[in-house]
Amino acid sequence: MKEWRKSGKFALISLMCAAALTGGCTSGSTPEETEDDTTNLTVVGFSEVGAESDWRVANTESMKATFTESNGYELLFDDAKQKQENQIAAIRNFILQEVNYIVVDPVVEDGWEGVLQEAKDADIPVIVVDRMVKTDEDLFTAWVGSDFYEEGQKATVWLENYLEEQGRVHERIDILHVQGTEGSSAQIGRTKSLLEAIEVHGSWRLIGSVQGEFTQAKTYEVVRDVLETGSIPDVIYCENDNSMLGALQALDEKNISHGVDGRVIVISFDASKPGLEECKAGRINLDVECNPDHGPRVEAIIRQIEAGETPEKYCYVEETCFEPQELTQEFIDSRGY
Ligand code: GYE
Repeated sequence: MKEWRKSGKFALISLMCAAALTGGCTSGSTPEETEDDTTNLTVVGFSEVGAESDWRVANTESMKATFTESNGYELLFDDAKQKQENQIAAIRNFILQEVNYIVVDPVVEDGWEGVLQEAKDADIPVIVVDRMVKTDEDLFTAWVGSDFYEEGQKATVWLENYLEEQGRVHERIDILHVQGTEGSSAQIGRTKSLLEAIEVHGSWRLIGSVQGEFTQAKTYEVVRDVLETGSIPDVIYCENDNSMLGALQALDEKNISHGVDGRVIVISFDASKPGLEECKAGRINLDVECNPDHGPRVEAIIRQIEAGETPEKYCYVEETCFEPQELTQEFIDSRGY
């Protein structure tokens, strides 16, 4: 498997990208087109994963708000309902329609060679967003998204420090791992960090890995099943906010306390509004940020290509993480997602 970890070179690139993308987003260059002049619109076909989470909904909104006619675009949007076969069909359809750009947020990393080769043969640039594809690099023009492995590291380093502060370094720590969609970059990166940290910490023990599919409903079921056995984890590591909401639902139902003053430490990813609300209330301990606002970033890449420039191949978004004590309602309300 390819290693996506941010090297020194990538860190530099990400700074350069950030500058370039900010320029791209704020330059405000007025497109020649008017709303009536649809023939001059740049046609973008976007294959979205689905609508499984608040993160995903925010991501879709960001793309739709960016690729508008008044901005000079016609957006062909396809919701793949979490199925790769739907994405492949959508991309073939975009190729038939001779779109100017194909943007894909791939549900999983594997299995893209065939259809991306078809796009390349048709001379249509492909921009990959959010999750990665595991293919030859010349089958796509650029990728922009998060470093999911680094996100996981933020979580595990936080846990290590937190347990130290609590004087629990030598205590056995039982961890329940709620995975996201198997084979997706977000799952692969966040899982890898957790498993590595468990290897390193002799007292951390994985008591179960359950599949939450990044959704509240599925996670509620699988965590409820674990709790039914009578086992209570010390930590629940949820690979996104919606699965965290499902885990809290199952814990609350059993009257098992969680979060800052509770028995179970809860870690989550995304820092979406609902996630941050739970964090601010102290019902979870940490929310690692994953930024879904990719519309302007993808547009900046398209502008670079249009200007005859070569965009950076990989562009990582800078992110942080949040603990309850630092969150205010004002801050949560000020965020766009
Ligand atoms: O964390 C989750 C979503 O790929 C980063 O997918 C994305 C993940 C995100 O369903 O909420």
